[in-house]
Amino acid sequence: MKRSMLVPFLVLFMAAFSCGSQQGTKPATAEFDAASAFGFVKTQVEFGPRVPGTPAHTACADWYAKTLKQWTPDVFVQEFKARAYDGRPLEGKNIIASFNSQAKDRILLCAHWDSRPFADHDPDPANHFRPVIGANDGASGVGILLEVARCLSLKKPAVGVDILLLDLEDFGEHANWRGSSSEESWGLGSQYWAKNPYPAGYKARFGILLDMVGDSAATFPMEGTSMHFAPAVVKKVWAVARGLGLSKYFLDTESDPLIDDHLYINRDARIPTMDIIDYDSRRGGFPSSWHTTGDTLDKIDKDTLAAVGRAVLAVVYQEK
Ligand code: AHN
Ligand code: ZN
Repeated sequence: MKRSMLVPFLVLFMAAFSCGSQQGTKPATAEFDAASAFGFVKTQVEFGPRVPGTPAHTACADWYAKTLKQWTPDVFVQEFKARAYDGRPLEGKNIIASFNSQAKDRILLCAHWDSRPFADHDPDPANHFRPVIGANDGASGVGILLEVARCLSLKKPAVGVDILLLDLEDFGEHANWRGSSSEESWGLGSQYWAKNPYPAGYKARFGILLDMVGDSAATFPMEGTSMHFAPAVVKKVWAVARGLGLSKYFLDTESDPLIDDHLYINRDARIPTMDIIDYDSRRGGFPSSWHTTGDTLDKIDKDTLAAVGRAVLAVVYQEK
């Protein structure tokens, strides 16, 4: 073959194999790809526990910003200081990625990314001051939102979308703590953002928070704080999930109100925000790996990630 003929073949060959999605050979599509989401969970876990003040925490924050910048130029890292329940000073980073940033009508999607510094619900007391890896508690919600971000970059939504990765959610008081305490020790990143929203003066039609959305046995009852502040948002998400045949995950029962990041976003930023969270009072609460050293990647199920991711994406594209 003449060299002049080989060149177009080479170009074709390189095009076919260079710009696929995670799998390399498959072309990128705007469909939620559960294997891709799982890969994003795995990458986070591989940094080590994303405990505030550690190198893993810093490195993972940098990775989120770099990853999101592939899909939108509008990425902002909001750095802030906070104080833990025991008085120790903390430094946090909320990461905000905006899509269709000109649109006035917007939707907020959030998840916390930090790991809990202590596995204070571990069956073995020797682990009560060791960190939680947070494959489910933290990384699962972010993994889904990163995959949502990839989809949004390929298919522009009619409304604006802001992905908010919240820090310092899980530095809430240790179960053994006997000092004075308050429920305000949870969600320090969302408390900061809700009082200092970025972009300034931020408004959204509604928000959806993802928390512990990866366990193989996950189920999501309608959470009580969400039903108090944002019942119409819960109903909207549940209707979409039902339409997608996902009612085995999205249960038509109501469960206890929880203190989670959405509480502060509702209360202080006044954005009606609901929480998709694997907590069922009838089953004994959170999954058994919650706040234990067993919150590891092997508990994460691609089908659960797909169920939540597909529901969230469908809600976003349905908004006009
Ligand atoms: C409390 O345990 C008070 N709230 C649960 C918030 C949370 C912790 N979400 C994940 N980890
Ligand atoms: Zn937690």
